[in-house]
Amino acid sequence: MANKNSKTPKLQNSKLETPMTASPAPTPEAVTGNVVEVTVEGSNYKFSPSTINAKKGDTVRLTFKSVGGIHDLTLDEFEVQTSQLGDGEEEEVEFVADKAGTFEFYCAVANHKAMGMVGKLLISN
Ligand SMILES: [Cu+2]
Repeated sequence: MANKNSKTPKLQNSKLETPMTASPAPTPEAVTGNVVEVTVEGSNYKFSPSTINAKKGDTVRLTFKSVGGIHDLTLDEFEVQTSQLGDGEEEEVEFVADKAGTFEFYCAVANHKAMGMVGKLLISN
């Protein structure tokens, strides 16, 4: 068998110091923030905690858990809606907090929102 690679210079280890900060590709909407993990419990008829804080650019990894009754967590502005969860069930949703402001989340089951099952997502710049 002939050695086909005999003419190829091997320069691999000479000077390949890649700067740690180099980005692989220019991504206009790169996710630069942190991952914020938060667990919200839903019961009749409230969320706990009822306020979630994040910074613009953060990825919010939200675990919604029902601790009594059937509930979901709906956050229209970020197209988030969990399944309707029964007592003891939980579901994780994830979204990027890509705009600052105060956003309302609520339970879309029956009249729960009207019963006060709402919360706030505060995204700061
Ligand atoms: Cu509910």
